[in-house]
Amino acid sequence: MNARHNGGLTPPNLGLRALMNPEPIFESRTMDDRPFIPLHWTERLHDDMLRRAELNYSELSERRTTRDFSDRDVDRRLIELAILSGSTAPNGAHLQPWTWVAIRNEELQKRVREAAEHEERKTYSERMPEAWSEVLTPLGTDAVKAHLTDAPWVVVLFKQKKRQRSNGEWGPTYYATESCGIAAGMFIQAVHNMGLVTLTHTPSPMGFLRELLERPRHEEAVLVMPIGYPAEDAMIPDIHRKTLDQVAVFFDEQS
Ligand code: IYR
Repeated sequence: MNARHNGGLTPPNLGLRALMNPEPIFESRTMDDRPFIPLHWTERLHDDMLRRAELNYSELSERRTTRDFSDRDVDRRLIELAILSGSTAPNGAHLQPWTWVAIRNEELQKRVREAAEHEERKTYSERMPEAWSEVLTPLGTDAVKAHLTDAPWVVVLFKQKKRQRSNGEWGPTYYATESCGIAAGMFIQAVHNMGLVTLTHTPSPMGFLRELLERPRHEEAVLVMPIGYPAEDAMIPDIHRKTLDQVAVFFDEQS
């Protein structure tokens, strides 16, 4: 029986003392040694699985990114629930290396917008190579970031690059980029599912957000997401998603 299956009761590196006397095994558990508990999982009938899978896909298919937000207010609890949903994401070593900064503050949103537009003007006019602008132009993006002040909420996702260990030293986090990417995806899904819209905005470079939002040096902004209702006359580009054949390859011996 290994450590996992006996509920984590066998700590690694017990050393000579434990080998000579198996009794102190429980004393050796550290503060960080978390016990295992049974997984709660309910099996569903196949038809139910199919129905839910189709419903989920059909709901997600309806999601579109718009740049046109209404200024209609959104209840803070909805934003909290989106953040909690994003924070259920699987992540490296369960360090949950994210901080969500949620802003509903006209003055601060104005400052974020000004700083973002300052960077974006340089990006669009000087930094963006032709190969990039060629694929962005059809999407109608530019340096004007009205969504940052139109939307009632702006959530900025920060990635924690380091963590403080229990001995006070700083250590790395693991797969923080991937973890935040997954968390952002789940956040976006939650926002869509509750009937609101969001836009994944990536001002570049976005170092200014750390200072403006008073985040520590080991945190780095990765995504800015205005959230709200779409404007009544909201527009979206006429684009389509790739088909299953275009995005997937199966090695399936049953077909
Ligand atoms: N960061 C810029 C440019 C931009 C880049 C990509 I890739 C997009 O899909 C959209 C925009 C901006 O936010 O405008």
